[in-house]
Amino acid sequence: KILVIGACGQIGVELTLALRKMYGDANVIASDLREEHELLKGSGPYVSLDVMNKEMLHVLVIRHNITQIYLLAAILSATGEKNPLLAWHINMASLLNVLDIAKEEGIDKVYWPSSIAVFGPDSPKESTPQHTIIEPTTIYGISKFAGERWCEYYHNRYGVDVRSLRYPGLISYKSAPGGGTTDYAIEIFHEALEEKKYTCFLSEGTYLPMMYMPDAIRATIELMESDKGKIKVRSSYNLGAMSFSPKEIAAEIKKHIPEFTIDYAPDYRQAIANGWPQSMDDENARNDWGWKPEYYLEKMTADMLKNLKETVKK
Ligand code: VAH
Repeated sequence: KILVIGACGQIGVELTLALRKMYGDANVIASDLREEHELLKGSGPYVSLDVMNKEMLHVLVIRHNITQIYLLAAILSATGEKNPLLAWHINMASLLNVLDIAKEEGIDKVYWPSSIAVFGPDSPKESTPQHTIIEPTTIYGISKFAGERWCEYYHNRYGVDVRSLRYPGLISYKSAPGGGTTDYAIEIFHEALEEKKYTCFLSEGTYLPMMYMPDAIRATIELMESDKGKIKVRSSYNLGAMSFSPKEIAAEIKKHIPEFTIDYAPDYRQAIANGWPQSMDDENARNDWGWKPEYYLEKMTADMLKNLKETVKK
C-alpha cells in the first residue's frame, strides 16, 4: 500500500490521482492535516494525519501495511520566510519521522521532493550543475538542502531507498499552490481569465526554471519506477523543463487573450527569486533514468487556459 502525506497540496492532489490510476484506488491512502480535497473525494481511502506526530504515523504505517511513502508536506519558500523556525521544524521533523519509520519498518521506497531553492546567489545561474556551490539563503532552501543530506545518509547508512527531485517552479490548475515564490506563474492565468490584468510580484525579467505539473508527476513516477541500480544520485536530482520570465509568459497569454495587460510590483519574494538559478542542468536525470520533458511554454499556456476556462465556467 502507498501512503501520500500532504495529499491535499499542489503536488499531492495530482500525485495521489496518478498513483491511484497506476496502483488502484484502494492501494493509495491519501493523508493530510487538512480535510479531504474535493478532487480526491470518492477516489480512495483518506486519513487525517499530522506527520509531526511520529507515533501516529508509525501506527498508520503498520495498520495499513504501507510499503511506499510519498512525503509532500512542507512549508514553501515565501511562507517559510514569514515563520523561519516553524518552517525549519516542520520541514525537518516530518522528513526525519518518515526516514526513521522507513528504516524501522523496512519500507520499500520513500519519495521526498527537494527544490531549485537549495541553490543560492553564489551558485552558477545558467544550467546550474547537479554538483556545485550550494548555499541556500531561504529557510525553505536550507531545510531542503539539509533534507537532501539526510536522505543520502539514510540511504548509505541504513539502505533506505529514498528518492528525490529538485523540482523547478510547478504550474498547475487542479489544486492551489502552497505559498511559493513561483506562484505568480499560476496566479497570472487566473487573473488573466477573470480580470484580464495581473500585477506581478516579481520584476519582468526574472527568469526562473519552471515545469508543468503533468511533467513533474511523470518525472516523479518514472524516478520511483526505475530499477534501484539506476539511481546514482541519492541526495536529489536536478530536474529541468523550461525557463521563462513574467514578461515572456505574459506575452504568451496575450496570444490567447489579446486584451490582457500586466504590470509589476516586486515584493519580498523578488530577493528570494534573485538567489535562485535561471536554468537547470539535468544531465544526471536524463542519463541515469531517461528524463525528458514534454511541456514547454506554448503548450503549457494553451493547456492551462483551456482547462481553467472549463473550471471558471462551472
Ligand atoms: C516555491 N514552488 O516557490 C516552490 C518551489 C522552486 C520553487 O520550491 O517555494
